[in-house]
Amino acid sequence: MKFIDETIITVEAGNGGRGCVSFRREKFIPHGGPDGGDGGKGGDIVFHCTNRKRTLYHFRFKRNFKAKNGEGGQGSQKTGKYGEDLVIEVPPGTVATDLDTGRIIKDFSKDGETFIAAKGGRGGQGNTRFKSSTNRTPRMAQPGEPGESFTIKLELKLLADVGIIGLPNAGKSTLISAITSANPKIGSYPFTTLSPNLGVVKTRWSEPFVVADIPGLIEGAHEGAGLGTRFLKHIERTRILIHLIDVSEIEAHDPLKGYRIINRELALHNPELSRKPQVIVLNKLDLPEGGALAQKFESVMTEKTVLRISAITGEGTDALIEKLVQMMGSPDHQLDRENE
Ligand SMILES: Nc1nc2c(ncn2[C@@H]2O[C@H](COP(=O)(O)OP(=O)(O)OP(=O)(O)O)[C@@H](O)[C@H]2O)c(=O)[nH]1
Ligand SMILES: [Mg+2]
Repeated sequence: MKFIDETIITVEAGNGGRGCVSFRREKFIPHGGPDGGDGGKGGDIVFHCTNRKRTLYHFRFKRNFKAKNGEGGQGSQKTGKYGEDLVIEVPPGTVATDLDTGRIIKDFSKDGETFIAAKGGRGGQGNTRFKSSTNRTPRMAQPGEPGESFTIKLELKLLADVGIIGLPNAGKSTLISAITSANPKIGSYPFTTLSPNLGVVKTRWSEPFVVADIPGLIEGAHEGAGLGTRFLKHIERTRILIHLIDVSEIEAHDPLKGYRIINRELALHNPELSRKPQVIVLNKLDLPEGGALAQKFESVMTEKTVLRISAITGEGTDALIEKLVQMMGSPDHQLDRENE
């Protein structure tokens, strides 16, 4: 299934039904009074957040939504039928924004949440309501009010617990395929990954957790270089980041260069992201020079622990998972301290 993370839809609530102009007409009652009923209310557009949906894929072919109009009132003071509400299902992690104002109208996170996105119009009043001592035979009634309508941007922010960041080719996709059942494309060239991949890590020590693999970042990504930073929104809500580094790219004269580039891009894109706890993971330790290069990095990286893995052979990945589980079990303030 193709990954869709953003879509624009239009929603239109139902119009109210018009009020009715009618007079009682019965045998032997020559001048019956007004008895026109009110129009029915138009249907609402309702968002329903459900775990049954994981993506915005279902919006691919349907983007315009219109709820039913209320029906007109009738004689004998009968109110018109209410227009039926239209329910639109969205997955948890969906943020709905009013495209005209840029205002976030709702941020869905829980299964079962509902929200009225556009209210149906009120039904118009029937002529019964206009009767007065000076006007006993009112011939007017109101039209129904129009339903609200909006153009709405839906964005799905994947709800992952752990995000993998790094330069292109660091082995991010190889890592997610090693520790989860995700099966992303892997390639020996940069920008193999063009959209985020999600995988579930099942462990013996904890509840399963979700890892996100996103496209690689390069210097200038915040200004649009490479694939830019638009995928970073998918890891805004993770608790932990794995900062993955290809040991073969470590430069002897400046071992932290690549590491700094990524952190700088994170900070320029969103300072909050750069404050997230990071686990630094050196990858491709199976390469002949791996150990020596890792040593170079570790000798200058003094403030944080560094893990070594080979995503291809799987070596070190159990220890990485254990570390992630341990960090996720810690309260947030402890994680913050770890990150200092
Ligand atoms: N030797 C070795 N090669 C690895 C390892 N992990 C990944 N690779 C190779 O590195 C290349 C890039 O791997 P990917 O997993 O596609 O890298 P990525 O970080 O997802 O790259 P982008 O999606 O382009 O950002 C591939 O040729 C992998 O086979 C490893 O542990 N050891
Ligand atoms: Mg990749």
